[in-house]
Amino acid sequence: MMSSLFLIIAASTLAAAHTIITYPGWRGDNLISNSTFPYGMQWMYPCGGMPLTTNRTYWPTTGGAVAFQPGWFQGHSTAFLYVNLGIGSDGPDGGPLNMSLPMVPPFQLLGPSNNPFPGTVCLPQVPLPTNLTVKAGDNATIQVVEIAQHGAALFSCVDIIFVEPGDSRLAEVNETNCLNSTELGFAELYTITTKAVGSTANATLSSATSLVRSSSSWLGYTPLLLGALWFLA
Ligand SMILES: *[C@@H]1O[C@H](CO)[C@@H](O)[C@H](O)[C@H]1NC(C)=O
Ligand SMILES: *[C@@H]1O[C@H](CO)[C@@H](O)[C@H](O)[C@H]1NC(C)=O
Ligand SMILES: *[C@@H]1O[C@H](CO)[C@@H](O)[C@H](O)[C@H]1NC(C)=O
Ligand SMILES: *[C@@H]1O[C@H](CO)[C@@H](O)[C@H](O)[C@H]1NC(C)=O
Ligand SMILES: *[C@@H]1O[C@H](CO)[C@@H](O)[C@H](O)[C@H]1NC(C)=O
Ligand SMILES: *[C@@H]1O[C@H](CO)[C@@H](O)[C@H](O)[C@H]1NC(C)=O
Ligand SMILES: *[C@@H]1O[C@H](CO)[C@@H](O)[C@H](O)[C@H]1NC(C)=O
Ligand SMILES: CC(=O)N[C@H]1CO[C@H](CO)[C@@H](O)[C@@H]1O
Repeated sequence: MMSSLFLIIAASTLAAAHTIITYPGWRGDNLISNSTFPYGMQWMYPCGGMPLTTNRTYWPTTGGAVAFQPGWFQGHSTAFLYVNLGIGSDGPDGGPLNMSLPMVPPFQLLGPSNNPFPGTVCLPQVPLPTNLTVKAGDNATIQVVEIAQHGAALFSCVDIIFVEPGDSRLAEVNETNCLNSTELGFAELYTITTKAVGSTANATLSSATSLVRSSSSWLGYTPLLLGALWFLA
């Protein structure tokens, strides 16, 4: 099934494609734009416009592999990636009400260019969200979120049913369906605090000029705007 998915994807290479979960599968093809989704389906929270499905994929109760192709749309020479889990059936479509359980720390994707690019990302052992325990037979949904350079988010999901590790119904994970392509790179995201909550540092400024000066270090890459600020000052 997975190899046929790869073929379908390869055949639509130059379509305006987005994120495709190649393992353990996806809810279905949401790479389209039409009058219902004029901006493209995959921008719709929480699952790129795809409602809950019933053809669930088996996935281990101890966590397992998630692989996806992130480069099927322009504007992703860098992107932030998130993998979340949703549980329960309180959502409007009978699926999860939210996808609020992070499974891995978010990370940055480094792509080869800003145009659509091939390549896959393989996370071979995505754990269950912290403090969540599940049992065989439980349902859940895995969500992959890709934040584009301009801050908009692409969503893709797969509905799963948990089974014990080693269950014969689990699709084998191997180098053909789960690999990191050489053309893709990764970076960790760090948070550097520039003003601690509750601190007064930087809160009071002596004059409008100092506001502009402190802005200049953030806006150094926008000389036109900076020029306007100096003019105002
Ligand atoms: C579920 O069915 C849809 C529609 O046939 C298909 O596009 C999708 O790939 C299937 N999902 C899985 C995980 O098999
Ligand atoms: C747009 O595509 C979605 C998904 O296939 C479908 O549910 C919807 O009815 C389509 N809208 C139109 C106007 O064809
Ligand atoms: C899990 O989802 C399937 C349909 O995909 C449904 O038939 C089944 O009742 C659900 N199981 C639980 C425990 O909710
Ligand atoms: C997310 O969904 C779960 C399961 O339905 C629910 O317990 C939780 O309160 C929801 N969280 C938020 C922030 O809505
Ligand atoms: C792919 O790269 C990610 C990010 O560095 C890493 O967590 C993962 O283990 C790699 N996958 C494989 C199969 O090595
Ligand atoms: C997990 O549970 C422990 C113990 O109850 C708690 O201290 C911790 O904050 C929980 N972590 C998360 C991410 O909910
Ligand atoms: C990899 O696993 C898939 C099933 O997930 C299987 O169809 C394929 O033959 C396997 N490939 C290799 C090289 O073992
Ligand atoms: C004017 C001023 O106090 N600037 C400080 C704002 O906070 C950063 C990060 O803590 C400092 O590096 C600046 O000196």
